[in-house]
Amino acid sequence: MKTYTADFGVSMYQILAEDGSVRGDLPELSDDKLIEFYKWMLLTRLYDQRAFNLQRQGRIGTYAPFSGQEAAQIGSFAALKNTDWLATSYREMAGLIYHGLPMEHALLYSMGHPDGGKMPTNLNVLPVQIIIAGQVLHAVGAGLASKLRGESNIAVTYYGDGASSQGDVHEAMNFAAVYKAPVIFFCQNNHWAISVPVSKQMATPTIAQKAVAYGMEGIRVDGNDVLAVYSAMKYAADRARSGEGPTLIEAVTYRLGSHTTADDPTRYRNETELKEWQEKRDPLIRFRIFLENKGIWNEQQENEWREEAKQKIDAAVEKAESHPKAEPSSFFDHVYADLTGPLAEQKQDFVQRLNQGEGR
Ligand SMILES: Cc1ncc(C[n+]2csc(CCOP(=O)(O)OP(=O)(O)O)c2C)c(N)n1
Repeated sequence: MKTYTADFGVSMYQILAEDGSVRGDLPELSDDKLIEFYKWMLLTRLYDQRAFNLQRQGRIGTYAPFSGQEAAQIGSFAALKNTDWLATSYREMAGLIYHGLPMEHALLYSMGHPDGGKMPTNLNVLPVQIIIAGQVLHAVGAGLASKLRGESNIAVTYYGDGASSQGDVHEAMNFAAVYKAPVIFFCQNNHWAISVPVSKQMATPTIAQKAVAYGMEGIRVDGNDVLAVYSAMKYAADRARSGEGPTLIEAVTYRLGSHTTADDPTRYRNETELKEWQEKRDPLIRFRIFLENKGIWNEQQENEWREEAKQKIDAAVEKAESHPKAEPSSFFDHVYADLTGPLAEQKQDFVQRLNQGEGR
């Protein structure tokens, strides 16, 4: 009897080694563009730290930090067009801000303000998804719709290693491959689905190899190497745009912080593992060393860029905090186009109780 197992190796695509030295073909990017990548990674790292602190001060709600995943996000979004369709989870704020989501808008979302949940109409970005893997199906729909309309926009979905064991992802990959939908499945393997390690998530050594079973191309890329991520995404985007169908990209990265501000990773995560990623594989440090070796980074510049970033973040916080407050009852308003009878009754009851001072 002939049986099959996927015993082929899946190698990791890398351009910059952990010490910042060049190991692969550099993409054609100007020095200005390289500096821009770094400045965006720095800005979003500082944004992430500020957002975490704002949550601790009670100024925003539950927040999902993305520190450690900046290269995976900035590198991949940089290879897309502003008009491409994006369907993301809650952890892609760095990428979305790079793509054009105003920072104050991202903060309003974290404040639970209904205006933060509405995506700007000049962007083809679907609302941030909390339901694990739901957005993956939506992206296939958006990509297929683009194709049927004869448009050149592709659709990209972002999800995590945990999401990769949800049925939705497999249905979406199968459907996209059959219909050659212009879709990129970008899985940020950050090693943890809350407290569940990737080794308990699946029996295969990689996520990328799953592409084979669906009849699509798969790439395993070092998600902390911004240049490799950019090149991988550009390759997949070119394929999708030229009608060659979907690609699965597994970006191997690491969540340095907690799952959300409601989580304590010290309860389940080994300190040595964290240190290893923090000290040896931080995507900002690696790219900074590359820029320094190229003679386009120095400490004085770094300080100026940090100051510039801080000012941008301060201005966004001020804007978000001075945005008109939402009516507490507004959370009833966007469930259906027209409020159903029972919901209208609940809203009326809620407003009445609020007016009587209950819950204040
Ligand atoms: C359908 C569904 N099941 C469970 C949850 C609860 N939940 C929230 S985040 C999460 C883990 C997600 O991990 P992963 O997909 O790896 O993404 P990450 O948060 O690491 O970026 C789970 C199980 C949910 N939001 N939706």
